[in-house]
This record gives sequence, structure tokens and C-alpha cells, in this order.
Amino acid sequence: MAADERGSDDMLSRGAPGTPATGRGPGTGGPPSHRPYEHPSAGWGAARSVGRVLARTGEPVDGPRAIFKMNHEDGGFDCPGCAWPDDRKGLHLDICENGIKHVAWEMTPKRVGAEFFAAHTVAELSEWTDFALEDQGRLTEPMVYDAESDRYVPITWHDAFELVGGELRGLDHPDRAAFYTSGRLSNEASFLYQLWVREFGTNNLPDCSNMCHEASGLALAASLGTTKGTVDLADWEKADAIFVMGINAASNAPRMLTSLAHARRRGAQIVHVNPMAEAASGRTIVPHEPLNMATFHATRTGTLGVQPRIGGDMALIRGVAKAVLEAAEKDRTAIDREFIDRYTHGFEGYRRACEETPWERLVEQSGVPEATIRKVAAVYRRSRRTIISWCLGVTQQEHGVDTVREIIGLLLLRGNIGREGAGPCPIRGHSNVQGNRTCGITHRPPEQLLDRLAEVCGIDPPSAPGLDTVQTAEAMHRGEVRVFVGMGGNFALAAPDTARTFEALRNCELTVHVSTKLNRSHLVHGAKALILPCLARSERDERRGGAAQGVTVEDSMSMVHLSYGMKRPASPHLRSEPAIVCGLARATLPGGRTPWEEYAGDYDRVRDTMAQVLDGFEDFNRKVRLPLGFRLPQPARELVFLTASGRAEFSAAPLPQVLPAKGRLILATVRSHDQWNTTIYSDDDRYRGLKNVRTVVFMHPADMLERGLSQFQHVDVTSIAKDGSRRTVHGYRAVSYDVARGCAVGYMPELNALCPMGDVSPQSGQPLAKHLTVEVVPVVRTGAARPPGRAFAGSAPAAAPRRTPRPPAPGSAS
Ligand SMILES: Nc1nc2c(c(=O)[nH]1)N[C@H]1C(S)=C(S)[C@@H](COP(=O)(O)OP(=O)(O)OC[C@H]3O[C@@H](n4cnc5c(=O)[nH]c(N)nc54)[C@H](O)[C@@H]3O)O[C@H]1N2
Ligand SMILES: Nc1nc2c(c(=O)[nH]1)N[C@H]1C(S)=C(S)[C@@H](COP(=O)(O)OP(=O)(O)OC[C@H]3O[C@@H](n4cnc5c(=O)[nH]c(N)nc54)[C@H](O)[C@@H]3O)O[C@H]1N2
Ligand SMILES: [Mo]
Repeated sequence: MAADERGSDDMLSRGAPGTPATGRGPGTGGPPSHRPYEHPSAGWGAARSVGRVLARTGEPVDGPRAIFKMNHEDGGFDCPGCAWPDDRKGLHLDICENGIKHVAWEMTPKRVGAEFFAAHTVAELSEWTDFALEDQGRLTEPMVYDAESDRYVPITWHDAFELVGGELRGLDHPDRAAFYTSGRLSNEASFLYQLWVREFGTNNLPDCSNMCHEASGLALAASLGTTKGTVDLADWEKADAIFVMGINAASNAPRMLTSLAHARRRGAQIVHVNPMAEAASGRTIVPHEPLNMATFHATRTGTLGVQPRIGGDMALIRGVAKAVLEAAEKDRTAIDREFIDRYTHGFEGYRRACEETPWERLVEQSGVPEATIRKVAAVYRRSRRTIISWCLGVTQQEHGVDTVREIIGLLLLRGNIGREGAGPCPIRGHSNVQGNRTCGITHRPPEQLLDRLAEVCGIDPPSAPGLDTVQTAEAMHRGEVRVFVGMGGNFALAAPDTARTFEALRNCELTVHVSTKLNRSHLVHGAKALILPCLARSERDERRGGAAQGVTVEDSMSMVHLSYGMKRPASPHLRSEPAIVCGLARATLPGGRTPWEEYAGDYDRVRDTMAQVLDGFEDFNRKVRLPLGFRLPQPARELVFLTASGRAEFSAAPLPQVLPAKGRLILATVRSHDQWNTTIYSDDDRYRGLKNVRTVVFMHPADMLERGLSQFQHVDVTSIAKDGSRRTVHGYRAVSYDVARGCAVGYMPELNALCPMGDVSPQSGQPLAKHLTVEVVPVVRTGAARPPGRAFAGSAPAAAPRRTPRPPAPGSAS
């Protein structure tokens, strides 16, 4: 079947003119509704939601048992849900609703085997929603695409490896292939993956960090000579003030609520900076405090909420610094002069930049009144120990690097680095995204890493930088990259500009995905295509001979520890990620001297090599078996700044212009409470009070009024790219919300349809997923409105109706 006849899978997010868009969730719930959420976060709402998920996955016994093993010392596996560190004191269960959902989703008893693929052509599956695809369950055996029947058919592991090896060896240059990583990969698998790719001869290692915290890494490196945050959980327990910027903590890092509640109880100030009023800025019932659960006792998790406009954080932070510097003219203790003189560089330029930016400009660009900025400054000045945490609201911006540097500048002003209870704290996304980078997954490898790889592993690694995520998609589109390998993830939906990313993947000679579940990226494939199913984090990884192997991961706060899966694998044919990488590598590099087979058979061997290559991993096998694992060295925490000047660097970047042109809005794409990136559990977003609909755009009531829009009215949303090109999603619903003026918010991955591929931050290369210029106009109705979850109207050319998924063929559930 020709690729253009598969246009309808992209229509799931774009909709068709005149009809309501449907979205990538199940679409089967009922009529959409919105009612502001007025309860504390977590607590019983979360408990009920967990119950529903466990019931749906049909995992009433194993689910909870697994959860009690998650994130605990003495065995257990690391929660694949997020990168928030574990409270491993053994006093209470440090688990959260979304972590449980995540694991339950992984542990489903449903299976997608050969019979399933025999019963459905790829053309047919392309009509299914993304929810329906993943909901079929776990992949069980390697599959290869058969063009003649338009179906995936079984292939042996051996033949699959040979197919990949043959294709790679047949390329005229190693740079014709790209190797994507989603941040779940263990440290060992990451190390082996990059070793394979570099021994093969390319640095084309795009990863999800390119879309996520690239800006944080670059800014921290420039300012502090590290790529990571400097604080740990013990610091969270000591801070007097905590800033929570650009993160929806209640949904995306729920265990942070516990830390916030504890901080509040001991009197810490908690400032939330977010254009949207999010649940974490209110109250929470700490889920593992039974008494509080039983008595519905809620704790506040915020003391001040500030709503800047989208992209306004840099102006806000500069305003706070300006107020602090003004105060320092009268009060010498307002800034830490001794720290500044001793440890920093560039203060004068920074001070001048703050002084010379007028208040009117700061207020206009931040969208925050001067009095509020001064209030924030007062909180900051009163606090001896301040942590500033941030996530995607800050990084997925044109000026993300400058903004993070501004945050660090503010911290430096009062010496909030290198002392307990203080410091910068980027909240990472995927559970091991930080470890991936530590272990060599990067398209811009440091020289030192390459030298060590050459010395220890005897390979000749390439030194030219490789392609990042967006560059990879563009290179595939141009036909320059011919082979795409995805180590986890869902590139087709995660990358910007859905239509263009689909074309890019379909333009490949070969696409390979190592996955646990069926997803869109398997259906938007190259001329040849493979699905290679792997063990999940929760599953027992048996070494030849029976003993279980553990892998290691690194959390947001640089703690490295072992993770042991304990569940029986979803199928006997699954292989572990390290074993799959070794198989692929052996087939690609016959005659090489890397002991791939030994590595696959015993991860201690991999760790022995890692110990020689990676800084901070000396004596890896011993240290990682300590009860709590070990912490990687963080020089900036010890006030050792590995920058060119040897000091922490202030930045005095010019303030950007972030206001939309008249009549336009700035749109940010975000996650709902009931999704994990491209995995969508339901069409609800509990904390934002939304039910049964994802194709919405949240707007300020006054911005709706200005456009004559009523609640839930259908609108078309058009983005205007830097090059003037336009992309439209049809039939969305306008939802009135407590969000800053001039801002609009809607859900990823659907709204990647609006993200222009070329519009990346020149500072980080990150797609501008939180800064799209859009126009929102009422739909001109050409057909009858349909409830979500139903077929597109006939106006979509060649788009067959969206079918509700059929149940798997009999016998496919093994
Ligand atoms: N349950 C669950 N947990 C997850 C994930 C998931 O999908 N589901 N994803 C994981 C991953 S990979 C990541 S990277 C993280 C993502 O965690 P988040 O960063 O929380 O992700 P988003 O949902 O994109 O939300 C971004 C937040 O930024 C705000 N925002 C938008 N624009 C701006 C701005 O200009 N300034 C400020 N200050 N705020 C702004 C939005 O209102 C929203 O609250 O979560 C991780 N954890
Ligand atoms: N518009 C917009 N786009 C965005 C973002 C945004 O905020 N807005 N956020 C960006 C961010 S921060 C990120 S991190 C990316 C996420 O991008 P990705 O990491 O590429 O996407 P995920 O949805 O996390 O990947 C889900 C798939 O991973 C596979 N999987 C699950 N567990 C495992 C495992 O243990 N091993 C393997 N091999 N596979 C597994 C399953 O098959 C599942 O279908 O999206 C980015 N895209
Ligand atoms: Mo992420």
C-alpha cells in the first residue's frame, strides 16, 4: 500500500476541515466535560485512579506486588515512571499514582504475537488510535515487515540481526544511519549501544534529551562546568525556599509533592512559576501517610503562585535579580559578595544587564506585575538556602539556555550553590535519561570519552559531531540517512511536525524499533522494517545458568543503583536490551575485537569496562552493590567549576522579545495527567478537570471573549512558522482556564502536528514545543459535529474511517 494512502494516521491529530478532531487517546469515554478541580492532589483521587488502571490491565495481584518491590533497596527494580530520586530510607513506600499506572501498563497480561500481526495489515492498524495500538499488550517475538502482504511476519533473532548488520555494512558511509534512544535504557545498554555505534563509525546518536533538557545541560555546562543539577533529596529537606518552574509536578513528578509537603510543614516558602495554575501549587494528601489519607488531611504545597506569560521566565528572573541588586545598595547582606568575588566570573556585566533592563520591559516581557516580581525577590532574599527546580516550561523555548543561565545567575547572587539545601535542580524526564548521557549517548561526544573508548575498547571512534533528533528527521527526509534504529521510544509521534516526521521515516531504507509495545513508529516505517521486542524493567533478566542480572540507572540527582526485574518475562522469546545491542553489534561488526557475547552474558563484564571508560565509575561493580548504590561526583557541588575560567560564570544575555503579534497567541504543548509522553491511558486530565477529550486548547477567558468563543466551542488552530508556513489542526475545543493572558495550552503528541520541524532553538536545537505562535478561530461548520472517538467525516481525502480496534485474533493471547 502506498504511503500517501496512509494519510489518515496523521489525521488523528490534525482532524479534517469542518469536523471535530479526535486525538490519540481511546476516544470511547462519553461526552467531554470540564469542571475545575478543587481537591488536594494525590490522595484518594489518585488511589481510585490506580484501582481503575489495575482493574483494566487485569493485573489485580501482580500489579501491587510489583509496586511494593519498586524503588526499594534489597532488590526490586527502579520505577520506570520518572527520574525523581527514591527515598530509600525504608520508612515508607515511596510510590506514586503515575508510577503505578506506568508499571501496570508495562505488566499487562495482553500479548501481541504473530497471530495478531497475521490478522491485521499495517494499513488497517494505521487507522487505529495510538491508545488502541499500545492497549493490545506486550510484543512477544521479532517481526519483519513483508511488503507483499502489508503485514509484519515473524523472523528469527539471528535473521533480524543479520538483516540490520547487512544493511548497515552496505551503506556508503556510517553517517547514513542514525541511532535514537528514548531515556529508559539502562546504563549498561546505553554504554553498549554507543560503543556499537561508535565502533561502526558514527556519532549519529539522537536522543529524547534533544527535545527535553538539552538546554539545561548546555546552560549548566556554560555556567557551572557540569551538565547536571547539584542538589539531592537531603537538600530538598533543608531548603528555606523552593522555586518550582515550568513543571506540572502533580502529574509528571508526583513524588515531588511529598517533598513539597514536607518542606511546607517545616515552614519553607514554595513559589510556583507557571502560566497555568497547576495542581501542585495548591494542596496535596501525601499518599503514603495512612493517617492523612484516612482523614483527608491535606498539606499545602505552595505559598506563592506566579503566572508569567509563556517564555516570560527569563524576564521574571531578571526582575527578581534586579530587585535583589537594588536592595543590595542599602543592605550588604542582600547578596553574597564574598561568594561572588571568590567563586564567580562576569558579575559586573550581569549586574549592569539587570540595571539597564527597565522595569517596564521586565513587566511587559514577563507578563508579571512589578509588585509580584518584588514579592518573589523578597521571598528569595529572606531565604538562606534556595533551590530552583525547573522542567520543560523553561527548556522547550527559543531562549531556554539563556533562561536556565539566568536562573543560575540568580542562585549565584546569594551563594546558593555548593552549600546544603541550595542549588539548581532540573527535573529530568525519562527514568534514566540522565544515565544515558553519562554513559555516552550523545551526538556531541566529549574528546575525553572518545580517547578513553579508543584506549580501553580499542576502537577508532569518529570525532565529528553527529545529528540530533531534528537533524536526523531532516536528514531522513532528504534521503541522507537511510537506516533508523530506535532504542525504545516512539519517534514518529515524539518528534515535531508529525506529517514531516512521517515522511522522513517512510523515506528510510530500513527502520528498526526495539520496543515493549506496539506503537505508531512501527506503522510509519521504511521500505524494510523490524520490530524487536525486549524485556521491560520489571522483568527478570536471566543469565545463562539461571541467576538474575541487574542493570543500573541514574536518577535526577546523580544516584546510581542496581535494578532487578522480578516478573516472569512477557514471552520466552524476549531478549534484554543489552543482549539485543550485542546481537546487532556482532552482526554489524564481524571480526571486531569487542567481546559482545561475553558482555551479553554477564553485565559485570560490561560494568568492568565502563569503570575504565567513565569518570566516577571506578570500582563500579563493588560500589553499585552498596545498599543505596553510589552518588556520582558532582564537582560544582564542591565549588569546583570546570569552566574555562575555573569559576562559575554569570551570563548577561540580552532579554528576548517573547510577545505574540496582535491577534495571535503563544501556545505550549503539554502532557495530560493520564498519559506518559506518547502513551495515552485515557482522554481525561483529572487535575485540570477535563474528561473525555484531548483535542482542546486552554485559553484565558478574556482571550476567548476577544475571539467570540464560548466554552467548548470548536476552533481551528493554526501555527505560523518562522518561515511563514502554516499548519492547522481542525475541530479542537476552546476551554476557558486559569492561564496567563495571550497564552494557549494543548496536548502533545497530538499538537506536534503544529510544531514546525525547522523551528528549533538556535541555542539548544530543541524544538519549540512550548512556544508556538498560533491563531485560534471558530470552526466554520461544514458537517455535523461528531462525538470524539468516531469516524472522520468524508471530507478527509482518502482517509478511511477510524475504526474502533478489533479484539486480538483468538489465540494470540499466550
Ligand atoms: N505521568 C507522567 N510523568 C512524566 C511524563 C509523562 O508524560 N507522564 N513525562 C516525563 C518526561 S520525558 C518529562 S521531560 C517530564 C516533563 O514534565 P513537565 O515539564 O511537567 O511536562 P509538561 O506536561 O510538558 O508540562 C510543562 C509545564 O510547563 C508549563 N509551561 C508551559 N510554558 C511555560 C513557560 O513559558 N514558563 C513556565 N514557567 N512554565 C511553562 C506548563 O503549564 C506545564 O505545567 O515528565 C516526566 N514524567
Ligand atoms: N510537542 C511536544 N513534543 C514532545 C514533547 C513536548 O513536551 N511537546 N516532549 C518531548 C520529550 S520531553 C520527550 S522525553 C519525548 C519522548 O519521546 P519518546 O521517548 O520517544 O517516547 P515515549 O512515548 O516515551 O515512548 C513510548 C514507547 O517506548 C517503548 N517502551 C516502553 N518501555 C520500554 C522499555 O523498557 N524498553 C524499550 N526498548 N522500549 C520501551 C514502548 O514501545 C512505547 O510505545 O517527546 C518529546 N516530544
Ligand atoms: Mo522528556
